Amino acid sequence: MPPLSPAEVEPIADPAFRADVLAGLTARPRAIPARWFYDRRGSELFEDITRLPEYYPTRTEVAILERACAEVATLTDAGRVVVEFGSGSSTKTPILLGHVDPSAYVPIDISGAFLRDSAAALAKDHPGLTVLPVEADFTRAVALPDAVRGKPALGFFPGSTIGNLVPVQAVDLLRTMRASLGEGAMLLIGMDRVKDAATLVAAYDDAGGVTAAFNLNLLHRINRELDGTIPAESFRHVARWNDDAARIEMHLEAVEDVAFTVAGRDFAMRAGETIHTENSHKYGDRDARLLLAAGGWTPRACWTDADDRFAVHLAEA
Ligand code: AVI
Repeated sequence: MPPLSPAEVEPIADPAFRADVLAGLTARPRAIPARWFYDRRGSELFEDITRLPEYYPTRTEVAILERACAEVATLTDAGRVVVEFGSGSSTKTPILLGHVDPSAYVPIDISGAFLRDSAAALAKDHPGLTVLPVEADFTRAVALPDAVRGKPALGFFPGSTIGNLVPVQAVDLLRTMRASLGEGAMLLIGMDRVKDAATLVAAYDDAGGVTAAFNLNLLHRINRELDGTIPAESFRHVARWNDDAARIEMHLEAVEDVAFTVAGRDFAMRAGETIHTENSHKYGDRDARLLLAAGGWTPRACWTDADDRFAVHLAEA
């Protein structure tokens, strides 16, 4: 095993993390962007979430893709460059690649190490496929590698990650993806659907407490990386359905009055006050088509499961 780099011994705080946490704890209502969930432990806990009995989105989307990808292939011409946004350790990619006969696969992810590992594993399983990983933040326009620039692309954005953005940000992201993918692009995107509140809340507040641990891990990360003294045991995980905004909200609620410091700054919260940590918007069929249209995409086809829990949309630029 190679010697540990200083960053692995003691994580160096990301200045953007520090800025978001300090601003988020100062703001009213308090809110910290959900992207900071995903340190190593948070990513592991998220993988665990995707296998929970209550968390239906992952297995439902996989089943839809298994059924739909043959038809996706007939609606998109062969030889497109498949560009996956936020590829992570996706188990869904091989389902698509197995059907659409791409000329190349371009996974884009902000985490270089994760990206290289999963790209290498995928290339091994698909001999002959050109895999061109790009380490980048896909919320900004990404220049595709020279070898594929100008070729028609099929964007792939599974997982309902679009739901973690408020609608105005979701529209911006759809427009940015359109710009990154270029002329004649198509997009295959997963979106979770509106359904009864009990099913939704259970998916984000599982009986085994995995989602609670995922949410509370943010406090441990703050303590570790930003020299914080937040008493995590004085907080509880809350998942609630906000019907007006059609979203699940996750919060960390103080169960008693607390005072703590983060990066040398003092904070206090009264019992019952919360830090808003995540939104997960759900889209009905019309909402989804309207969102796509606002983002510059023309909806072409849509596949759902028998219970209408989740949808995969195909759209054209
Ligand atoms: C990554 N994202 C689509 C998940 C979701 O369902 O909104 C994140 C998540 N948060 C709690 N459980 C899952």
